[in-house]
Amino acid sequence: MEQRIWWKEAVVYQIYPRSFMDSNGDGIGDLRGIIQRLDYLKDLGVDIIWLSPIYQSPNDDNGYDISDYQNIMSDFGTMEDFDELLAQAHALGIKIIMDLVVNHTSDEHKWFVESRKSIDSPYRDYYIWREGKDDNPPNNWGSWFGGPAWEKDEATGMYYLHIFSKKQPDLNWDNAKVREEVYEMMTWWLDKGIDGFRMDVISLISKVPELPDGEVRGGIYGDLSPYCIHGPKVHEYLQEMNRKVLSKYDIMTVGEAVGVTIEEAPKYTGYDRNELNLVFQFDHMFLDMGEHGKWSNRRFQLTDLKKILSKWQTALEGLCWNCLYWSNHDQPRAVSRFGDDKDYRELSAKMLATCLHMMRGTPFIYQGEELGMTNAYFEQLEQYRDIESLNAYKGYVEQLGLSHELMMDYLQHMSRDNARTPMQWDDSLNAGFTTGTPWIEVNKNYKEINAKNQFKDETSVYHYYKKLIQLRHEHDIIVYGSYELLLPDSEQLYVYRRTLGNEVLLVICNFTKEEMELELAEYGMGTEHTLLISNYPDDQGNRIRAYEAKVYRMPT
Ligand code: TEU
Ligand code: CA
Repeated sequence: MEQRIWWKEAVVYQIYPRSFMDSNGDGIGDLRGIIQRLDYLKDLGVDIIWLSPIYQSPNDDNGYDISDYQNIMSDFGTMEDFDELLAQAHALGIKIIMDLVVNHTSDEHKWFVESRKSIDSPYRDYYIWREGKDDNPPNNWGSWFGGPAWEKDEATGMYYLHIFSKKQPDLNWDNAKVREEVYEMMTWWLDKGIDGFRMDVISLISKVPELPDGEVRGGIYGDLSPYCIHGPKVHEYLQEMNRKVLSKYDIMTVGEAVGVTIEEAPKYTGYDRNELNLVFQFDHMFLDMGEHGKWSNRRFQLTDLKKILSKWQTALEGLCWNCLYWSNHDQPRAVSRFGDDKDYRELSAKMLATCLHMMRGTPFIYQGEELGMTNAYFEQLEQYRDIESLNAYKGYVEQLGLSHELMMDYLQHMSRDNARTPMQWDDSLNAGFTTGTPWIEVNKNYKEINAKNQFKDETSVYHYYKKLIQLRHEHDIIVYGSYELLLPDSEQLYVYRRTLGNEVLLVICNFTKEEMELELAEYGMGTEHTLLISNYPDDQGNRIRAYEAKVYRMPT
């Protein structure tokens, strides 16, 4: 068995503070709201909270544009509120990891305010500045949030790089002073007692210095990815960060590693690498992309999903550890995307949870996923708040001539706002999230789907998640067992086996509403077995029903 480590055995719960709980009626979730709901998380049984950014920010990208890393966003409360949250969570045995967004800052951060003033500013080299070419930007790169990745700044007539919005200038990690500032800030938070970091787009911090033009495929901009993802010095910088900061604490670090491959992941997280503990991979998030990239209404294919997840399950064994997730604040709701949020919402939400939580790795639950919350299905553009979605609408409809209807359909499928509607606590006004006007509309289905209802109902999605978390805490095989995919070619069933010592788990998940027969004996099912968990009240053996999920435990 692999070495035991607490973050391998943990279940993480992601909170998007803006949409979790509003304590003062201004329509925006806040830290005191989270404090009020800690008991809920304790009951659910999660070990770690990942807090999306709570730092001071002008909110161009909801806190992923930070103007002061050592202050709390006033919408969210004060540093005293934070200290109380941390203390109360710790008192309940729950750890907190913080979002660390250091590929870029806000353009309102004092470093950038100084940097843009003149080429002689001591902060000039904190960011990536270049001269334009004639009247054009330094190269052809397109921003991931639409438009060019360069913005011309009036004061000096030069351009700065921004992979995301123009209010998110990229930091220059090749400047040792930038790295020292970041390490000092991280140390300050860790000394406060936080339990680690989720590192935003950490795979982007090192850029190929020549900044060459990118390939243009459809559209007008070049692709910056090959020159920014896993850049030449990313591992050198992470090892330095580890040596100077991370290694001094018993913490958990997870990097958002956009573009990470099976080959690259062990470089970030290999047990002998002294960089990070975990990375989020994105392969299964790209399965439903279409001719307009992420803006799509396609559905994934089960055989592709199985191939990808299984590759990640087996390739890392013995080398490093996996993150398991269906959703986060950047993705549509899991049950809408991978399940059936209409006729089989509860069954398919539980099936998806089973499929993921029985795998090897550290599971992440995104707020509301444990209730089977669904996409928002907004019908008006005005209902959207997300900068990525709004910029995409402008780019595709206003500039490239895509129809309004098609883009609205894409947004219903893929917009990040699907995950950002307020947490559905109960059936009172605004789902109990706020007494004021919520910053983004509450999903219309909150009277039916909410925590209060599910709390009372032992058969709810909530209680199912609670049981899955409990099982993980009780059975080493769920954490450490090896993984083997069965039936790779089935477009209906996801079946796999976990093995540890003389114990086996057989996990069976039906991703469709079609019933079918499965000869369980062929997969090692003997008479001696117990049913660990299932989303139906009874077990019908070889008969697998719509969206059925079940897990058998037996000897080898
Ligand atoms: O996201 C990184 C990222 O690559 C995004 O472009 C993501 O893939 C996209 O939103 C999916 O459509 C991180 C954060 O998670 C995201 O919320 C931020 O907007 C982004 O970085 C910039 O900080
Ligand atoms: Ca508030």
